[in-house]
Amino acid sequence: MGYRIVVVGATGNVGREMLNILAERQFPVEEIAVLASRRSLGTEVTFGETTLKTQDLATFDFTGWDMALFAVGSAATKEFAPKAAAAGCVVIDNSSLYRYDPDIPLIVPEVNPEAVHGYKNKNIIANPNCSTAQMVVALKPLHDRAKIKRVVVSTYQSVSGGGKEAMEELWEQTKAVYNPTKDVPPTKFTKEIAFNVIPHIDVFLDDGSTKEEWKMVAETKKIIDTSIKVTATCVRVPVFVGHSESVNIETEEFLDEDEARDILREAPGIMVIDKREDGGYVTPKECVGDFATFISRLRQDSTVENGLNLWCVSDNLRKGAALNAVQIAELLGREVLKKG
Ligand code: 11C
Repeated sequence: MGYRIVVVGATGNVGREMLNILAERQFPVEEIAVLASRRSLGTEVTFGETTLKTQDLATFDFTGWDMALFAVGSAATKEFAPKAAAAGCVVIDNSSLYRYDPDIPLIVPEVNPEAVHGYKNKNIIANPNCSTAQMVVALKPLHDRAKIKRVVVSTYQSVSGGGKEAMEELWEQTKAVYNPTKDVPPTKFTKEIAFNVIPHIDVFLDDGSTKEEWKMVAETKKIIDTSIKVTATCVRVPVFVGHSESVNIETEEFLDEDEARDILREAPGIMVIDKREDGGYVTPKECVGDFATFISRLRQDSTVENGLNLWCVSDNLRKGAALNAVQIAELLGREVLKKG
């Protein structure tokens, strides 16, 4: 016995990873349907050893399906997620549409699994932004021990967070550097991304921050504790997959760096690789395809009373999106639906 699962947006970066991870983790699937917008209809995707043909999201009937993992933009989510939820299918949504709705749980299973029961309100569970997901996995065990007061984070985010076309733009611009006869003007990004960094992700807000930065603030509060103050600077870098973050943490109680390292070594979803020598840390290239969030460069920040610095790296398409969604599906199955 298993679950009848729908993956919505199955041809995109995140949708494909959802299928890979469901297969890799041997999620108990009784039947699976893969949906796409009309533009990608008929495209084939793989699920383990099986090849599946995408069906039309616009006409699909969600009745009788247990869970739908949505990996489409907010506009398509707004149109189709309520239909799936009303048909009795629990939606696990990767877009930002429902994350800040107080009636909809926003879940990182290592951090706030108890929130899963809130699915009942609207039959919808939200998946956080990729840069938030990896950070909160690291913050939670430190917060439990020493109560975090303030976090200053700077991100180094890969282009895959912007989708397949953004990856294509980096690839084409990089090639054009070596073959200058071809001009590849920025379209997905506001400036050239090849051999460059861009301090701008998502739209600007009135206070001068960007929506990506705001998401890290609002989501950390919702997932861990509303009392934690967060200030973020989010930057796009010419890396294909893997988001990196430099995180400065101020706690209420003193937390020694060695104890913090031990706490993180024991924490779910975390892998500490922190040798103070050449190469004794993780870079985004090495985290691709992995489930863990990697912590390196952990050290005391002696400029404040109780401070720590760390480097946090994870596969943004996995922990930041598809893996977290599948973990939510596992949690919902284990705690609520109990069919696996
Ligand atoms: C990026 N974090 O790297 C974004 C992608 O709110 O789910 C995911 C946006 C979101 O561009």
